[in-house]
Amino acid sequence: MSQQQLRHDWRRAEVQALFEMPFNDLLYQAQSVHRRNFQPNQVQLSTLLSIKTGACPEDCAYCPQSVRYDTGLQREPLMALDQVLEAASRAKQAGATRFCMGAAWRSPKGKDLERVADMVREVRALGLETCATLGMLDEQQVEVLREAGLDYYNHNLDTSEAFYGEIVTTRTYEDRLNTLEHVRQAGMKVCCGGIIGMGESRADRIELLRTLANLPEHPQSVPINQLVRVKGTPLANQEAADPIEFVRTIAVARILMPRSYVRLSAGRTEMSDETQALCFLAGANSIFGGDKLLTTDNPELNADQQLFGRLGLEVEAAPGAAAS
Ligand code: SAM
Ligand code: DTB
Ligand code: SF4
Repeated sequence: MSQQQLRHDWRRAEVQALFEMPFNDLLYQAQSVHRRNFQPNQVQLSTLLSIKTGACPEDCAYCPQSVRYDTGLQREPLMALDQVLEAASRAKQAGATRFCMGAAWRSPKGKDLERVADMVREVRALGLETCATLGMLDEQQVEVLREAGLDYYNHNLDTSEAFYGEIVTTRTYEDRLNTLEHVRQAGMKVCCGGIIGMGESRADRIELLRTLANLPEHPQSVPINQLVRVKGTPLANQEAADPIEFVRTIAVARILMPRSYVRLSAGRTEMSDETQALCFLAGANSIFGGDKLLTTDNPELNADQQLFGRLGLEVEAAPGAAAS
């Protein structure tokens, strides 16, 4: 595997030029980069669990968990440790190597963080990589999670800085970048990506990927979500994302961040097998497995197994050595 130089100085015009390439050329380039850095037919499997659901004070326009939108979601307080461990064991049995715990918080408060730290310790003891997504964190909060052995922290940029204000008003883009900085400084791995299909322009998608790639380190995981249009949210009636543009976004992410895991994340229930196959060809090498994301549906294990069978894909047994 070659040690290709990682770049953090991408210019807007260069990223735009990638997006505008003929589709076949773009996929060929993305797949070539992918093969230099990863096993081409292996996909890493992560599983999500919502450990605290709904009643979130933030106003993210895509999110079914915001208290401001009536989405009919049943709120649930922070889960008990034994329930989390049960879900983690099931995920492991289904082939997941990473377990991601998500909480609908602006940021963790009081004793809650210690409880999550306990979950991290015990999930790790089951032999799973751990990830958490709990909202904004300051340096002290990051330290509590690092001490517990948290492997990854997920905090998405979601979109470009310019479009961000149309989607979220209760926290700034800079707040997000600060949390990412704290996580990185503590030496934890970063999982950071965005959402496609929120009404953003291609220019916004270009800026999102450019911002991710120009961070001091590439996020080790880059989730690319397709908007799940949940009834009751402001984006419920958004036009469906264009699958070809979605695949292009994956391909450009792969080219800009050659050694990162690019995750084909939310939105797979609405994608054809063919679109998902193109995403893998474009360099996606991770998915969320299990029949739920946080609160919305994800393809059943059976459907994913069948798709993997048809494509000759294998679930990665342990994190690949090529990941940076
Ligand atoms: N509350 C924490 C936060 O926002 O940082 C963590 C949980 S939040 C649900 C994690 C991420 O899920 C969001 O940043 C967003 O990218 C993604 N997400 C939420 N709702 C989504 C939807 N309807 N479609 C696609 N992605 C979504
Ligand atoms: C990410 O980028 N996508 C995941 C995970 N990180 C936390 C969440 C997707 C949530 C989709 C909407 C839901 O199920 O509530
Ligand atoms: Fe809250 Fe996170 Fe949903 Fe925003 S994305 S409303 S912060 S749970």
